[in-house]
Order: sequence, then C-alpha cells, then structure tokens
Amino acid sequence: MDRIDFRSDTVSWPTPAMRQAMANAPVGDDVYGEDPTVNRLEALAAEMVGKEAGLFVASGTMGNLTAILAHGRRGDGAIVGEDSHTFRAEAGGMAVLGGIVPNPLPTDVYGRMNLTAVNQAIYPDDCHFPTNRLILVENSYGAKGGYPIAPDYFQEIRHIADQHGLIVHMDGARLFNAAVALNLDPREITQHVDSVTFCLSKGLCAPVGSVLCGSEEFIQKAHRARKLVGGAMRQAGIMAAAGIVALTEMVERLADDHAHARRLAEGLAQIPGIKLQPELVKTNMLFFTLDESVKVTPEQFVQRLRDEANIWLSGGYSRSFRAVTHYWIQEADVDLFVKTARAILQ
Ligand code: TLP
Repeated sequence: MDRIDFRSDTVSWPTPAMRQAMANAPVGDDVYGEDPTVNRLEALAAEMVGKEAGLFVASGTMGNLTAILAHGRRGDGAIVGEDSHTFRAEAGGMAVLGGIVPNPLPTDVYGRMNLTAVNQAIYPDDCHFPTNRLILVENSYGAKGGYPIAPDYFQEIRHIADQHGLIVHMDGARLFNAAVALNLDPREITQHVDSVTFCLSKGLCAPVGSVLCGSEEFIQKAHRARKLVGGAMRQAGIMAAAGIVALTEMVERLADDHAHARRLAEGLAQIPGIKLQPELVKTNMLFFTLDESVKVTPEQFVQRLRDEANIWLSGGYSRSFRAVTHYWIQEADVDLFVKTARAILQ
C-alpha cells in the first residue's frame, strides 16, 4: 500500500494472489445462478461456518440488511446492542427499508447484552407492541475494541430465542478474527445462530464483498431480499475469486494482525498522555484516548502522524481514537507509530 493506514482494515488492498485469481476467474450470470466462481465461494463460505447455503453480497451492511429483510416483516421487533454496527452504523436500514423496530439494549465492556435484560426486552403478546422476531448479535464486537465473544454467550442467547420462537442473526463482519483469537473453529461460534454475515473485504483483504450464510430455505428468501436492495450482481465471479483466496489463504494469518495490535497497544500504553487498556486488545483493533493534560489537539495529532510518518489514523472525537491492523501493516510500521506518537506527545 502507499501509506501506513490504521484507519480500518477495510482500507486493505487485495493481495497479488487475489489480483491473479480475479484476472483468471471463470464467470457467468449470477442472477441466473450461473457464475461458477460465485457458486464456489458461497459453498465454501457456508461450509466454513457450518450452514447449508451462502449468498454473496456487496458489503457487510448489505448482508445484515438482506438477512433482516429475509427474516422479518414490517412491525417486527429486533433486540440489538445499542452500540452494535447494525443498529448504529448502517443508516438505520432495518427500520428505513424493512419497517423493523429496533429494541436497543446496552452492552458490557465486551459487547454482550445482559441476558436478564434480553429476556425482559421480549414483548408480551399484546397488540400494542411490535411482534417479537429477531435478536441481532455481533462478533467480534467493533464498538468494544473488536472483542472476541466466546460461544457460551451465544448459546445463552440461543436458549432465550428458542424459548420465545425468535431468530438469531450474527453480524460476523470479523467472525474469523474472533475465531482465530479464541482458537476455535468458526462453527463453534455460529452453531448458535440462524444466520451470519461475514466480510471478505476487511482483515481478509478482498476488495469487495461479504457472504450471508444460513439454511437453504433462508438463503432462498435472502435471494429475493438481495434483489430488492439492488444487490443481485452479474459476472460477480471476478470479485468472488478474491473472496476464495481470502477464505483459503488469509484466515490463519489474522493472528499476525492480532499480535501487531497487541504490540501497538503495549507500546502506546507506555507513552505519558495516552490512556488505553492493552489487556482488552484481543483481535486487530484498539481504542485509545488522549489525556486532557496533552497539549496537542486530536486534529494536530492525526495530522502530524500523517505528515511525519505517512501514518493514517481516524477519530479524535472526544479525544478517542481507533487503530486497526491488517495484512499491509508490519511490525516495523507498529514501532514507527509508537515512536512517532511518543515524539509528538513529548
Ligand atoms: N465497519 C467499518 C465502518 O463502518 C465503521 C469499519 O471501518 O470498521 N459490521 C461491523 C462490525 C463493521 O465493523 C462493519 C464496517 C460492517 C458491519 C459493515 O460492513 P461494510 O462496510 O462492508 O458495509
């Protein structure tokens, strides 16, 4: 890449192997179900998360929206973390386009809703209320520093859902980061949910795309929902080819990104004026805050990192920043970040 970009793992460029695979991909019309590369990706994705079928979509947002549209109807309720991506950062799609009524609950330091609160959030069977339909979960949990939530939480959520006939969808944008960090097969996490979306274009480096996975019957419905939001593509095998490389070559190496994030956290934590908790850094992201005592403004901090070391960082709202590691960030880049930050703040 042409810069050291910690703003997100979404910025990661495709690898040379992906570009090669894209150039050589056999293609067909995916709306007719005839793109062999898309079909291969969907089958591989479904197998890796232990579901019957998969659906290639343009983005994580489209995957979550397609899932919610396929699972629910106007007037249905969705219990969801109040700082989850689906509730907070997808332009309100479930309500705007689906007529789904979110029922947001607080989450703990790891991104888990309190189970008693989840139980209490289920409406009585009464015409005043939305219809109970969905519980939306996320793993890893972006707003809580990408914390990887262990499967027992999802098992509890499943239990509640089963008691009330609810459907559980997981925004697993960074599911593989969670699985690698927990040293688990992703299926051990996804066995507790009805459907899951994961992204190919974040830490896994593909240029575009996510896959929504679930039962055959659900994916049939999801085809219509994806069409509805304009997401049915044609020779999408060009992009799916990169996704296959992402799933076959880029999963295990996520551990390197996690080690880099931890190294960055430990380095930054040593600098006077920076506040963070390295022990919470388990995957490829970290949050830190500039102490009130720091003279440099958040904007100056971002600008100087860019000017002095070509290091790109976003954030600064409430003096808080997020740094995300990915394939294109090496240990030397992490050390340069720490060294430059120290020089700026001294
Ligand atoms: N997250 C982006 C931004 O939107 C914040 C990022 O840089 O992290 N779920 C989670 C947990 C996500 O973090 C994201 C993207 C999505 C869903 C949506 O994926 P895309 O961007 O492909 O629509």
